[in-house]
Amino acid sequence: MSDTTIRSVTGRRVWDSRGRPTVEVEVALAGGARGRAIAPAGASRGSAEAIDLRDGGDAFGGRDVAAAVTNANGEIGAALSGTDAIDQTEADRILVDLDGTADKSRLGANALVATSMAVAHAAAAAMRVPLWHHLADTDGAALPLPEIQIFGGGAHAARRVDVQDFMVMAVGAVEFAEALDWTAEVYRAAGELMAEAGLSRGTADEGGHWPEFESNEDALGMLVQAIERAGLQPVEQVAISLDVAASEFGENGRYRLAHDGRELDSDGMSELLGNWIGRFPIVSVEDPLGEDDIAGLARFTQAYGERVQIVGDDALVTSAARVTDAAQAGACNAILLKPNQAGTLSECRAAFDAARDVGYDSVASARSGETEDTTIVHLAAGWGVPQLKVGSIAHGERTAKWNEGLRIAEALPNGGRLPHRSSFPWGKCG
Ligand code: 2PG
Ligand code: MG
Repeated sequence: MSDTTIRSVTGRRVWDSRGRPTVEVEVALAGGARGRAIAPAGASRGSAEAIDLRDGGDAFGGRDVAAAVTNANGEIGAALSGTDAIDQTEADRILVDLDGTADKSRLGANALVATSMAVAHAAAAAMRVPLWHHLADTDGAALPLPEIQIFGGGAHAARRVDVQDFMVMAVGAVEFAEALDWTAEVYRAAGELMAEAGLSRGTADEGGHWPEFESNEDALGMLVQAIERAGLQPVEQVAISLDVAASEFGENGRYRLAHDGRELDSDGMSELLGNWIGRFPIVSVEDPLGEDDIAGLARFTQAYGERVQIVGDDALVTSAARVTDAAQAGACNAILLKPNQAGTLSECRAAFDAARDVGYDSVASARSGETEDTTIVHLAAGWGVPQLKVGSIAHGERTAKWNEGLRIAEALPNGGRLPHRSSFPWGKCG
């Protein structure tokens, strides 16, 4: 038995940013090192995501996680005990085999992903290196370009507007810290504009301003104004990125934009977004069409993929197989990477590798239900995932991650230097 052999796995119930129960797992190694991680939770989920085990019943709206915690303490601990924590691939293989279902529903993706991440933390602790360093397999470690929410929407703001995330990307920033500086100024300017218009209503689930708008387009207009008021140049310095999360309001190729009071077919929805791309400084669009509308996604990618990044979240669910299929269909040109959609770090890594193989860009992403856990930032920095989305630049569960990025920047060989603009889809087309 070496110092890095897993000795015990402890599950416990903790709380997420929506006041809901979630699973924390702590892994202890023979040499005394420990690591822990907490499962996040989505609100707008792809239907093919790995499934969190929730207890049902009356308590906490059926969202309690007692069974998942029991699984971590029992079966999962027993199966992992004696495994070398340095061998993440083997630990994750044991987890996947033990669960035995395609969707992780037996033991719960919440129990599995927290365990998988805790194993990595424990290994890093044993080697006395930061997690990003442990996860870095080459010298490609670097901080990602932040994608930061300014207005919430969709399922994260009681569907006050249809579009889920109105975000900015500081595409002209050279360093991670500079991107945060610029975004904080845009966030502040947006808050001022909302206050002046008498529209301040607090914040949505991920810390973005509450979207008290007459239409989706009004939000876009206000976002451009906020960039300008912050003294920044739209496109050149700060651009807009949207998560339409169209699966939330679209099915079978019909899209019901409740807020704008219209129903569109797949081509109509594409046209509407194309119109926005033409009129607003948008560089990235996530889930422009529903997860069941792969043909529509392919047509959208054909029409706009040269100009903007088209990110598959609900459609690709952090799955290597799905990204390969999507590439064959010509749908999307980037993938969102959410470890809990896959269930283990190794499966998330496989999706990242598959994306690179087919020439897709990648965005590491937190969930709308989050905690102080910062694994996602270490993963992005260690693996060299070029973009990172963790919500707004407000609320502790979000700032925990941006602030961790600032600390990582100090230790990285390249400081906090961001990937060069020319490496992104919007930079490639000038
Ligand atoms: C998304 C995420 C984060 P959720 O759709 O990309 O914004 O939301 O965690 O609710 O799926
Ligand atoms: Mg999304």
